[in-house]
Amino acid sequence: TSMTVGRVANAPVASALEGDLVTSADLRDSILRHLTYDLGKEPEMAEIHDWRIALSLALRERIVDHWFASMRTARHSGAKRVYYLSMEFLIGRLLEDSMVNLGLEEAADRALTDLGLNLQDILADEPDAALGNGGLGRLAACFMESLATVGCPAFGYGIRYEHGLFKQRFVQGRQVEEPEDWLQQRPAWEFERSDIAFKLCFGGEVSEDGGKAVWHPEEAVVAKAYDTPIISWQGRWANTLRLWSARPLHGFDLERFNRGEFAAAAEPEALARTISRVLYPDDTTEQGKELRLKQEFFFTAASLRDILRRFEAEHDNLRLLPQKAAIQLNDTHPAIAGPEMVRLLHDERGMELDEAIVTARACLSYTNHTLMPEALERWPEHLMHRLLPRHMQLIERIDAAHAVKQPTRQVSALEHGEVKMGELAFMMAHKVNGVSALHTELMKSTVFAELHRLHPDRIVNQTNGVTPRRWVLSANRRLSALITDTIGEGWVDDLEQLEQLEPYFGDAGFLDRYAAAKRENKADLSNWLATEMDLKVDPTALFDVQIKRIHEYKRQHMNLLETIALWKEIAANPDAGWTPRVKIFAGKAAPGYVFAKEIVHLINEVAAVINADPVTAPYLKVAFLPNYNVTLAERLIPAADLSEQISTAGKEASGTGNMKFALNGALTVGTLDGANVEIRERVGEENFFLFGMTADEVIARREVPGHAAQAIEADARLAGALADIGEGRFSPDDPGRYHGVTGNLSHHDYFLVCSDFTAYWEAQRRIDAAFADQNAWMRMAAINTARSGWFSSDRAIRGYMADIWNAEALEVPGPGDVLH
Ligand code: CR6
Repeated sequence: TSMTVGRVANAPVASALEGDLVTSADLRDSILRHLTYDLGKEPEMAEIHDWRIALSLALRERIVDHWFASMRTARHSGAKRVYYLSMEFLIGRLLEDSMVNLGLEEAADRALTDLGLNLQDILADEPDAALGNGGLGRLAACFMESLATVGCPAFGYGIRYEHGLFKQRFVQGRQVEEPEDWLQQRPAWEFERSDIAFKLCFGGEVSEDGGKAVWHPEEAVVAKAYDTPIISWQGRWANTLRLWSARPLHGFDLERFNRGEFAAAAEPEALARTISRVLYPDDTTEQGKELRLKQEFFFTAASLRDILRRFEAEHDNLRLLPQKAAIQLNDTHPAIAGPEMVRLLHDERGMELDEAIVTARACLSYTNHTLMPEALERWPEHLMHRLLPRHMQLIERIDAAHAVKQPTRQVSALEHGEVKMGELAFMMAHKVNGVSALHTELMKSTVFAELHRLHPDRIVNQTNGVTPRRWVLSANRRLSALITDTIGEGWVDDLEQLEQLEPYFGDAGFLDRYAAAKRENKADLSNWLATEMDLKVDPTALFDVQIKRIHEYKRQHMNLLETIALWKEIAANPDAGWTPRVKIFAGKAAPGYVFAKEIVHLINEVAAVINADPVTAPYLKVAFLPNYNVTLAERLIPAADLSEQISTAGKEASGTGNMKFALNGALTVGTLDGANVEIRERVGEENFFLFGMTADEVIARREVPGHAAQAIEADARLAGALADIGEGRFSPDDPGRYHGVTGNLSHHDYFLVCSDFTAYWEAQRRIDAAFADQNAWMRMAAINTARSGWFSSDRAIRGYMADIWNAEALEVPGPGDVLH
């Protein structure tokens, strides 16, 4: 199998081949060139990751010209740029995405076959870049792809964490966290920008000099840029994801080193680097840790400097800034952008304070992603004062200016010695958006009620979306082929065209092919479960999937209680014609979230007991797949029949997994929460399994004394499942292991698992019956696909452009000249 560069050089000349063969031959040459001259590897010595990196570099090379053309177009047009500031980008793998968007998949396949390699093996070798926790980070990644696809000139700004979200393993059913190391191998997509670096300061004090504030910081680090080009569908446009890495201002203390203090000599380096070392693994709780505040200021301040530098290279009147830069704050993590921008304009550029505030506000907008009090960021004033003394002064000014407008002074960003970052972000944004219709209304009536009364036009809705290139086209090849065969390829960047599928449902062939695609996806997953998890499942069973972070409000434990109750009922009456089911769970628990970790443990212990039961085996299996990430989601979603979206109503701001499932033809069992509401409106109530209390009912129910005990008393199945857990049926080695869980559910039950259980059980039995009629089920599934096109992130981005950013799309002149 020796394959030398020499032999390739003697390959048939390109001109003798078909166009696509030219491309594949070019690509093969370019893979070999990168392998040889960039990686310094001989083909016969190359390992799979060498080939993978060489292929990535070969593709990146084809992105670059297009990228430059896009940036040049943006510069010359004078158009407004969008800046998306996000603490998280949950990117996943990029190789397939880039290949598909460049239209080079067949060429790559052929090139690799020529080289004696297999494309699928190479794709599977790519690490999953997990610079985010969950929905918020994945949304940012989908938005980056859609910003490029709609041709909106944009930069994503974030942190280049050395370690992304931890890897999850199970040891005797318990979650164990291991560090993630995506940078271990040479990163294939980024360009290191040693020339793009900013000094950022912390601490010290502020003095006054002739009425001017002067900040004398005591600490400084350098933010250095790493750029990843993000290519659009069909390579029409490309934007930049710019991630900042922290470096010391003075790298290395040679004097100390020479004195023999080797470790001390490297200290400044280690200290500075800590800032971009690791992603905080919490999504919906805040720990209020100093390092986190440093991370937030670090990437926000670096990004703003970069934005101003670019603006000042192109324009000389700062008043034009809001016409040229729209800066979106993804949650409050970059909310320090408000005061920092005021500081840059006022302290550093001499703009009047009031004008600086107005100018900053005209540029900034803020997306809220949660109403849960434990997730809303608050920083102690003393910490803010110590780390960012000048910013603290400006926050007081901004807050005071706000107070003037409302003499009753009901709203303030300062409370109980803390800075409330949501209020600060709101005050410094010209638009504030929620992420689903319901969530936006709840923002108006709850957390931001007072601010909303003051600024009734500020809150707007932009329901989340997902990129169809990754979540349908790439992840579900069989479904995509069927769609394209039926209605052409236009749906890929105009997802509402999926509606055109519906007239074909009457045709004999269509629903059969739709069902076949689902069946084959399920067969693939069954094989994977057999090899990877040593679990045998019936590939025709109902695949019931709940994949997301483990959280009480998401109620994985309600799903598990229903699983236990179902198992008991099947065991008691095995011949009652049960619909076979595979319950699939995946998700990580935040390392410090004890209750969530107990749920993880319990799911694993219940799975072990149920899967070992020969009586129920034909009807019920439970799988908890470790290390949920973007790649695993891509594998699971196309094979799902049922999508579990069962949060306590009012708690899930939107959800985005719910959209991916609906597009891929899984039916939803769900509450009226987040974007579930809008999914149900679009797919039709007859194609959605609704259950449970509404957000209003939830609030009322909580007031009922003993609501949990009442609900348990009224439902023998729930009582039985809880009793089994409490008596140690799943933890015989430690029968009391789950007393915390059962005690919480029986007495407190803030998330109303018990009160919603009966309705959930009944919905599941309706689902059993519906699934038994496969023709009717597949029709409902296909309707979900056909009517979910609105949930494309292209639609979401166009909404932000029109309602928040006032930005327009551009086109590279003469597309096609640039690509290939
Ligand atoms: N945890 C919401 O909970 C929403 C995403 C993206 C979340 C979720 O419902 O879909 O944001 N919120 O908008 C936060 O991260 C704070 C999430 O992912």
